[in-house]
Amino acid sequence: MLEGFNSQASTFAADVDQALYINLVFSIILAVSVLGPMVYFAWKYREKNVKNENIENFVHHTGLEITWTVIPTIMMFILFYYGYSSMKSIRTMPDTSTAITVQVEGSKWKWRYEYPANANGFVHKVGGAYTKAIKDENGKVIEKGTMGRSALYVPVNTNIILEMTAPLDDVIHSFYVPAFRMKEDVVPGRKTKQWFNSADVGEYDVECAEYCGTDHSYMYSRIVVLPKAEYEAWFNSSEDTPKGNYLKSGDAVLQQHGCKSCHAIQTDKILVGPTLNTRRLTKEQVLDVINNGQNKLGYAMGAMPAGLASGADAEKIATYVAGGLKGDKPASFAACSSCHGEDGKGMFSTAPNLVEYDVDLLRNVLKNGKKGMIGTMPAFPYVSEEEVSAIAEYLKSVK
Ligand code: HEC
Ligand code: HEC
Ligand SMILES: [Cu+2]
Repeated sequence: MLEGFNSQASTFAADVDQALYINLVFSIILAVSVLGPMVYFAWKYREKNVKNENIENFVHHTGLEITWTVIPTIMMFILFYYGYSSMKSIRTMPDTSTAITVQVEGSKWKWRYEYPANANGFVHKVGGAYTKAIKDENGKVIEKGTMGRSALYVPVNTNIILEMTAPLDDVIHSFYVPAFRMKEDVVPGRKTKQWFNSADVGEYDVECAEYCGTDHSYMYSRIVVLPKAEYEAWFNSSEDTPKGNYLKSGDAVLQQHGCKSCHAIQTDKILVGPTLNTRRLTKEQVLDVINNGQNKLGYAMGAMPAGLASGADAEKIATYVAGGLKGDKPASFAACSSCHGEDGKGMFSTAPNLVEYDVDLLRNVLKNGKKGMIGTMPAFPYVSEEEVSAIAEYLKSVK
C-alpha cells in the first residue's frame, strides 16, 4: 500500500497537487468538448436521418474556428504555466551553503544514506534493507516491521539535497516519496539530484518506483523529519541513529544489509543466491570450479587452476566436498588438500574454506562480490569487519 498521498509534507507538494488537479479538470473539459459533439453529431446525422440531396460542403466558419483555436490554446498555456512553475521549484536545487547534502545509494534491494562529516569528523552512514509492518484492514499491526531505524533523518524546515547514485553493477532504481510528491531515477554510474524541505515533523515512506525486477517494490525506507535540536544532537554524536544504535547480532546485520532477500539462511533453498548455512557448496558448484578453475575471491594462494581432477575422480571429490567432507575421503582428494587442507578448511585462510562460511570467506566474497554458476553476488565493500564476524558467528550458531 502506498502511503503518503493524504499529506502534503514538502514545500512544493501543494503546487504539484494543484498542477495535477488543473490538469485533470482541463483534460476532462477538453475531452468532453471534443467527444461530446462527436457522439452527438454521429447520432444526429445517422444514415436514416440524412437525405443525399441535403448533403452540403462547408468550407469555413471563421467564428467557430477562432473559438476552437483560441480557447484550447489559452487552456494549454495555463496548464503549461502550472506544470512548468511546479517543475521549476522541484528541479531548481537550493543553495548548497544553506542546505544539507546527503549521498543516497540505491542498490538491490536497499537504500543507504551518507551524511557529510560532523564537527568531530564522524560520518553518519545509515540505511539498509528494512521491511514494513504488516497491518490488517483495521490498521492493527500483525507483523512488526523493522523500518524506522534505518531511515533518512533530517531536520524540519531545512533544505535537503539528495545526491543519488547506484553501483555500476547494479540496476536503475527510483527514489519516490509520495508524501513529498518527489520521484527521480537513480542510475548506476550517474548522479541524479532531488531536494525537499519539510515543515512537518513526522515519518514518511520512501519506496522504489522502478517496478521492473523482483524486489524493487519491497525496497522501502523512511524519511524521518525531526525537530532541529533533536537532529543536531544526533548529527553531532556518533550514535547510529537518533533512535539508538543498530542491533549488532549477525541476524540483524544480515537483515540490515539485505542479504536475506537473496539468501535463505536456514532452509535449503536457492533464492537468488545459495543458502548460507545448511550446506556450503553443491556438487555442481564444486565440479564447476574443478573444471573451470576460479580466480575472483582474492585469496593469498591466488587463482585455482582448472583441471586438477577429472572424470570419476572429480565426481568423487565433488560428492565428498558437497557432503561437507564427511565419510570416506577419496584418495584423489590429495589433489585438493595441498591447498585447501586435509580438513578442507583452507589452511590458515590462504585458500577458501570448503566446509563452512568462515570470516575469511565472508570477507572475501563481500569485498570482491562473486559471479558464479548460481548468479551474481554484488560486492558489499562497506560491511565492517565487526559485522562480518557477527555474521560468521551467527551462521555457525544456527547450524
Ligand atoms: C593450488 C592450490 C589449490 C588447489 C590444489 C586446489 N584449490 Fe580450490 N581453490 C584455491 C584457491 C586459491 C581458491 C580461490 C580462488 C579465488 O580467488 O576465486 C579455490 C577455490 C575453490 C573452490 C571455490 C570456493 C568458493 O567458495 O567459491 C572450490 C569449490 C575448490 N577450490 C575446490 C577444490 C577442489 C575440489 C580441489 C581438488 C580437485 C581444489 N580446489 C584444489 C586453491 C586451490
Ligand atoms: C542481489 C542478491 C544478493 C545479495 C543482496 C547478497 N547475495 Fe550473497 N550471493 C548471491 C549470489 C547470486 C551468490 C552466488 C554466486 C555464485 O554463483 O557463486 C552469492 C554468494 C554468496 C556467498 C558465497 C557462497 C558460495 O557458496 O558461493 C556468500 C558467503 C554470500 N553470498 C554472503 C552474502 C552476504 C553476507 C550478504 C549480505 C551482506 C549477501 N550475500 C547478499 C546473491 C546475493
Ligand atoms: Cu529499486
